[in-house]
Amino acid sequence: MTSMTVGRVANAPVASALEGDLVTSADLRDSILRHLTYDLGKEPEMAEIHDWRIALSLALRERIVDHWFASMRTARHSGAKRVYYLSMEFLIGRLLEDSMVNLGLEEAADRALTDLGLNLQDILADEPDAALGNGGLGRLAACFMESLATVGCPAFGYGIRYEHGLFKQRFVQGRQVEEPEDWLQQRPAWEFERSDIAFKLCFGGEVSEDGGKAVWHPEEAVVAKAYDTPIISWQGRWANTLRLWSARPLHGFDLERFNRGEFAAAAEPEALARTISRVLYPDDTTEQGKELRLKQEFFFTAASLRDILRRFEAEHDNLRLLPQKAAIQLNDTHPAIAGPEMVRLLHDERGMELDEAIVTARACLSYTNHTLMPEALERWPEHLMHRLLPRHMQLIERIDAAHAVKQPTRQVSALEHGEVKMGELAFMMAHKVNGVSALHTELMKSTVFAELHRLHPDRIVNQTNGVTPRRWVLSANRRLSALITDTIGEGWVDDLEQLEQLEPYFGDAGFLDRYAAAKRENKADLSNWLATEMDLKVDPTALFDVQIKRIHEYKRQHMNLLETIALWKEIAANPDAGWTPRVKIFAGKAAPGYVFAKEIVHLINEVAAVINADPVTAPYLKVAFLPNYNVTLAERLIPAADLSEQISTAGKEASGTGNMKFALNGALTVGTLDGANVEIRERVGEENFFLFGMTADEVIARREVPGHAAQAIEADARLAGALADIGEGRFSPDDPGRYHGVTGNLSHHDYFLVCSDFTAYWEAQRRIDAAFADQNAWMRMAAINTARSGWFSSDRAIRGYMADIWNAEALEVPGPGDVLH
Ligand code: B1H
Repeated sequence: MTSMTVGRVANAPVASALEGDLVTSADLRDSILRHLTYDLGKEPEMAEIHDWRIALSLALRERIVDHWFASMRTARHSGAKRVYYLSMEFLIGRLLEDSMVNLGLEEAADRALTDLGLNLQDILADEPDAALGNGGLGRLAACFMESLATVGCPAFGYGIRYEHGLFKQRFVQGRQVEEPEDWLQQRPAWEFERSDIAFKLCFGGEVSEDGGKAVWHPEEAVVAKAYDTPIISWQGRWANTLRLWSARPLHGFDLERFNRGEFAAAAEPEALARTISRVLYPDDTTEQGKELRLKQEFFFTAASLRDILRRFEAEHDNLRLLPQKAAIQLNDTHPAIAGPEMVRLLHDERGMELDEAIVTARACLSYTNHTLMPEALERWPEHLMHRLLPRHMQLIERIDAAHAVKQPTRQVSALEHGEVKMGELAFMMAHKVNGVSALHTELMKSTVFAELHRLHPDRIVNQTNGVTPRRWVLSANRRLSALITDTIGEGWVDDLEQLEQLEPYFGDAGFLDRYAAAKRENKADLSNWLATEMDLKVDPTALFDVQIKRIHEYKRQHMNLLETIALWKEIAANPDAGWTPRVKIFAGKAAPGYVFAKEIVHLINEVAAVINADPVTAPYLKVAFLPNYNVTLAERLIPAADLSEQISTAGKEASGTGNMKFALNGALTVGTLDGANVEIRERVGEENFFLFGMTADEVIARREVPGHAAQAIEADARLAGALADIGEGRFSPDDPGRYHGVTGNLSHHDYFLVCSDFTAYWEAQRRIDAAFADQNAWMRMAAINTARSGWFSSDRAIRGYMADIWNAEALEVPGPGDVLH
């Protein structure tokens, strides 16, 4: 353990906290003005909101840099192992509030801006989301970056600096329309461009042999250039780096062609090279198999490995030490080419024996699996791999053959039907392979990786996902946070299991009232927002029932919708039966090429329009599909939710992380025994969780029942009625047959067992109605969810990776008193 000492800079020690705040806010105001004037070149009178926002960000960034250097220095001098998190996606969202809160500069910033005649909330709201990810996998990487810093683990995140993140979603007559996202349009405030950190990366060509040595003669090359964003911990104790690579041409501009007047052609090499980091592939949990995608994967993986080796070689001269100094985590198989590339760097380029190179690479690498869905498991055609990465294809064959030797009878290979199976390759080249929830890890062992698990019984381990409490509780839910801190102090923010200490207060007069008041006010805020932004009036005391996630058949938004339709019909038939008022909220994007998911989007919108126009049911049921779901919208919705919809077909949702955010914020879950739902239910108690539906085993058995869907429809008149309404065009009178694809699929095929789980889901929802009617009992259950969900912090998850996978130690971080501003 090394202890870090941080000198005080900027401000001399001050007499009192208040005085300190005043000094800091005056300093901050001065640096905002300085950045506005000298970096942005704007006079205050001419500055627009984004100018102020960027100036504030630069003023905060400036206060991060010293911590960042100190952390890097400490890591270097201690000789500690560094963790490298390789991920195709980092779904960061906004950074300004995060940085400000972690630096403890919120009040100072508020005061500084007020002095300047500005409003902090308006400025925060101006920041575009950095949406360099699709969904849970990318958001997990972002939570992990924040937790790595907070626990003091020296680490780098490595990914791609996409010019365009995830598309923006609009609805045009209820249909999803995608628009390009352009987060770099305004000057990016957080990153540092590193013109000096650039690597040449090659593709294509051939491999020759020279005295028993393989020599790769590539055909094309691009340059990967680094952009660094510092990631600051809670209370500014530590900072790590998120390093994103941008693709550039090796030889920029063709002056000769330009001089000949061929203007477009002169710029061609530039445009071609830049294509690699142009855009994020918008497919969540579905695999596209596109050549450009493979290029992206190799591009960022190879650049990162080169950077890791460069850093190692600057500090050490014995390559055998590499596994003691570098832990490289592969976030799914997207960077799985790291296995062969690392072997190539060690063997071809540094002369290590091949077998030793394989062993050394494996000792550094570990792999997280995030899905078992067959359509999501990456496979690359061998001919494509051979054409783009000929030397890697040879090494993959060698790795696979070396692995085969260990098997008495050959049962498993990374090569099958002319394809490279990236999951198998990643498994073979990793010393640990982890699942992301207890159930998912067990399913990995018994299904997709059963053979490999038999051969390597110690390799698969579980690390249940987590979420950062700084963003998902402290910042997103100010009212709840204030109540928690008033009750048990501030320690919970980086030790989330302290939330357990809340439970003894539930008996006190006042605590549950304040808890309920926080939820009520959050719901009132959301209601006002829905009224102004969505032109939708809702009853703020209704049950807020929320399903927000990517649109996918396995997540079963359509089951939720069928229940909505059935409920609407039942209310309409008997409006005075004492219904619990509900607001059904949906949000989520469909992959642009996923036709069925887009039909679900359209259908939800059309059903919402019909239901919301019904005056009879209006007091009891409203439906909203909010466009353009992103991190910022999640931060707005989750604190206002009463009910969290986690209704995937059991065995299909590897973990889920939204489920954790909801539970922490006091929403009750209606859910299946899938992913981390299982662990949430264990922790909050079965009486505080609305369970329904088949288990993963029952799902498998049910699929074997001939006509399972028809049977389920026959047995449930509500389901039959809802399906009939859709099929007859009740929600699409202009085109009554519009949803025949959807109803046909559900009635005949129904792979995700929407029909077979419907009745149990309906019944769970009616139990929920009854429970919500007793607000005191409900609020107690909600508060229990908050108090018992502390284990789902990403700090806990990161400590698990450090202990079980990386063998990495946290560097001692100074206490809050030593924090510099
Ligand atoms: C998850 C993905 C994913 N699993 C392919 N798999 C992608 C696969 O662009 N692609 O090709 C993108 C994403 N994402 C999610 O990971 C799981 O579905 C969630 O259950 C889990 O919580 C999350 C984080 O572990």
